[in-house]
Amino acid sequence: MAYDYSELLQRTQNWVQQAHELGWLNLSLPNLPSKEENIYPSFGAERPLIVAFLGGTGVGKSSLLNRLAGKTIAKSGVARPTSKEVTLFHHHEMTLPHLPLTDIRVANHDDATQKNIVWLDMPDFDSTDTHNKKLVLNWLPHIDVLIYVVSPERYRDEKAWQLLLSQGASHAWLFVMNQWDRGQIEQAADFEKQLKIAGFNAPIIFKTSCVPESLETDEFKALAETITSLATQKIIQQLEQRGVQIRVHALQQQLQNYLTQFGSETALKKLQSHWSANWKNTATQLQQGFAWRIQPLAENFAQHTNDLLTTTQSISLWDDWAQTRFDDALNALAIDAQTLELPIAPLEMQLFALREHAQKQLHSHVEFQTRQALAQRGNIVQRALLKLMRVAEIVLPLAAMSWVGFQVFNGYYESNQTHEHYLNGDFAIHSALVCGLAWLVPFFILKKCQPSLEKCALRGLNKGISHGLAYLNQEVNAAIEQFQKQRAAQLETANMLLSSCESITKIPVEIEPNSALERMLIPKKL
Ligand SMILES: Nc1nc2c(ncn2[C@@H]2O[C@H](COP(=O)(O)OP(=O)(O)O)[C@@H](O)[C@H]2O)c(=O)[nH]1
Ligand SMILES: [Mg+2]
Repeated sequence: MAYDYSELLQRTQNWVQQAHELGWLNLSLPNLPSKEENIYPSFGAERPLIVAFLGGTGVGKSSLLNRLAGKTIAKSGVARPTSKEVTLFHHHEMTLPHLPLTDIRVANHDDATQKNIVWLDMPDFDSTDTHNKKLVLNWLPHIDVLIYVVSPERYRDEKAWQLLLSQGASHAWLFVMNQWDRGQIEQAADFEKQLKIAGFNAPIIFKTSCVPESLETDEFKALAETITSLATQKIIQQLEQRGVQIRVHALQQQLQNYLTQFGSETALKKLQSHWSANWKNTATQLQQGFAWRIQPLAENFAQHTNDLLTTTQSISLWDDWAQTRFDDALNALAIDAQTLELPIAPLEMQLFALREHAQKQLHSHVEFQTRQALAQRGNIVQRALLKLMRVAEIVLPLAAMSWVGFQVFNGYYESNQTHEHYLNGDFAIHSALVCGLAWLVPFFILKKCQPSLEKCALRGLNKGISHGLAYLNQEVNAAIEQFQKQRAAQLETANMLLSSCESITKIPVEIEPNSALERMLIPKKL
């Protein structure tokens, strides 16, 4: 169970890290807890119950542990600063695993009733020393039962109380009002009241006093017995499972918070439709802006058509003005994404290359279309007509000449029969006219219908601009689509993590009603 959590935490951290690096997540949310080294498995199959004394300075935590040990194992006293280490107290037969946590002082005992318990004395949590605080927080995930020790004067010690409020639900708690030799019943009642406000329905509070005259009469024995009764494998497992579930639940909530940074599907659809409207305006503006440059460019192309065969005609349509218009449109897209609460960094990454290559793309379309227009002048009807006229320019005069030849031959033959003159002036004039017209008409049509180079270049330039702009629009749409796909992939992983969390949190932990254990827990709100 605890292993599942560590693995899940690691997977979540990996996902968060890559999503952050790719710009999907910003760091405005609190960081995830760092990877915990789980110490439980190293104790073997049957791990002990881990119990710790926690509380403010000088309340008597070390005195209580020393009393339990029957000897001085933890530094205790009025001299400050107090101990900066954790004292670990265990049965001598227990083989202590390699603990990944530092600053430990170890002592052991031979009390068989405490065989399955590891006792810890925590350094003072309220000291100004951050080392102590860090040490306590590092140990905290590995502790099953926290014994919150207070004194009658200081039972709402600022830092320890804050820890109780923030981590209360993740552990089982017992409370000790030590120095009871100086305590008042009202103080114990008020402490209980505060604990109920903090979330405990029926907190278990022991009143202890470590001064020699009270050793036999206080509730220390009951405290030790309660702990001993909890050291069964069933309870240890229940506590572990519950602790893991609470941490997984926190992870789940954190993941859900992260998911809100990915925006919604509706926002994405809106982004696409806003872009279409935005692009319509930009494309019109760009086309209008290019209009005054097209005419001289077309003339230039027409004049240097032959040069096109050997050199590359440079096109200077996409200037700084055009780049600024295009950048403005992309900036508006990014701002729109931000307004729609979509993460803009990954979108910006997609758009970056487009900004760089817009000029090259447009120019290559314009050049291609212009070259093609010059190579294949006119539209398809014009080209068919010109082809026909070129054939007619040869065929018609030939046909006319053949007809005249035939008439000459035929006339000569007939005049031979009738002895009449077969050639007259009219025939000669008409024949010349027919031959002349048969050549002139197609020649004239060819001349007139041949589109000018300038017009062709102009048509090619216009076509190139609209193709180029359509291509840019297509590229932006492809970038939005890519953004959408990447977003879906991120969400898929996050949802897989969420369902892994759910598979852990949904397992019920049955805790016996009205048992001591139940009284030690803040009812969990999963
Ligand atoms: N009067 C009284 N003094 C106590 C009691 N328990 C501990 N002390 C004293 O309180 C001081 C601090 O105790 P210590 O165990 O070091 O507290 P810790 O800082 O919580 O570990 C020591 O001088 C103890 O002798 C108690 O029950 N009654
Ligand atoms: Mg101490």
